Amino acid sequence: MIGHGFMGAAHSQAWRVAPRFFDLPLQPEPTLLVGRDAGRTAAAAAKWGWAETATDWREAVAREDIDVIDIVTPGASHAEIAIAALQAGKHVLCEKPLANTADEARAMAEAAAVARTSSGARAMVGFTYRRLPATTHARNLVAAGAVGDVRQVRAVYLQDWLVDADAPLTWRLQQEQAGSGVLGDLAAHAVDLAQYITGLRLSEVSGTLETLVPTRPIPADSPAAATDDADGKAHGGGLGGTAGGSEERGPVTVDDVALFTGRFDTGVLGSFEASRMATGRKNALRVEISGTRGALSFDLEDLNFLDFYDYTAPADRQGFTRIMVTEPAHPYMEAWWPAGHSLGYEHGFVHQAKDFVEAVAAGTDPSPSFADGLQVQEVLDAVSRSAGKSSVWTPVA
Ligand code: SOE
Repeated sequence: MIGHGFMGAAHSQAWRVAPRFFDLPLQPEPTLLVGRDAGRTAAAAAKWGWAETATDWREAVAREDIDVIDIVTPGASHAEIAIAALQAGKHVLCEKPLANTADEARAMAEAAAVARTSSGARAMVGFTYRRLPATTHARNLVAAGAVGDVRQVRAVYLQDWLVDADAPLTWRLQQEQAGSGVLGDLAAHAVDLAQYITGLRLSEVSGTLETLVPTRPIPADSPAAATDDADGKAHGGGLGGTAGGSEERGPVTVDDVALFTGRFDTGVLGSFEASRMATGRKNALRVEISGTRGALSFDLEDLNFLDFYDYTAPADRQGFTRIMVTEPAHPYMEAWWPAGHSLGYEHGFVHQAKDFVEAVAAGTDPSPSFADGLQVQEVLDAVSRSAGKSSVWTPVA
């Protein structure tokens, strides 16, 4: 695994837990953890159970005994590492967004297509929220016709760790590291999940991006504090925190808020909003689908539930019903606890590890593929291009 910040903790836990609850055809062995700082990497390896450490990702790519490269670094290094790993015949799991630009994502998707036929290596991008029982169930219900034809989609992803104007200037706020701000960090999830649940694809967008706090304090022990892996702790995750008393400020070069409308390939419209300044919303990824026969609504802050409205029910019985998605009949649930015993944030990562290992063992394409990651990146790039055009703003009077 390359990287050991917040996502590194989530992935490490998943590699450990997946084979305990699911009967996997191959056993993941957490072999080598790579990070730039030897001391911090060793501490993270000890904590999360990795056998060895290295400070250069090329070592992992070169090793014969390593079959899978798991990339959990900031977006700036995804393309270089993933392409090298695929060319070396390694299977690759890469955190979202797939890359910082559509061009990089295209090169990664091309490398994945070549590797698939030349060495049989498989590649997957980590949109973990697809792998929650409620979101998978939502997709299954839409595919089974439970909401009829999709007429409208609403998707938001809201957090509030940037409300404080003195929250530090970490890598997620720097364009050269993260590519974009809330667009790639959170809107990417909203786009992927909306498309996944509906089975539709966005074909055009019109959007606006805004940076509300143009400068932020540079962390005192920069650059270490500017990364997620400063303390090897999952808690905090490099989101918010303090700048360690630093007075010096630097420019925020990414967006804080992203708003856009999108038209899907069937012509229906969707509205999208992503913010890390949505005061009071901690991790609210919400998707609502309105259809001709019914509606579905999911909220990550209440992830064991899926709200379903049956428009075909007798009028006196209509109303949103809360489905508690914790029965053995629900996706992934048979492997877990007795009926009604709920899951949490980490389980999406466990299901991702399981699905990835199963696809690799079966020689099938994991989903979402790098091609899927590229398509999301193209949507995000289109939003950025659209936001750069002042013509979308029309004076009211
Ligand atoms: C930070 O906003 C973040 O960690 C995202 O980067 C993740 O993709 C999301 O799962 C939780 O929030």
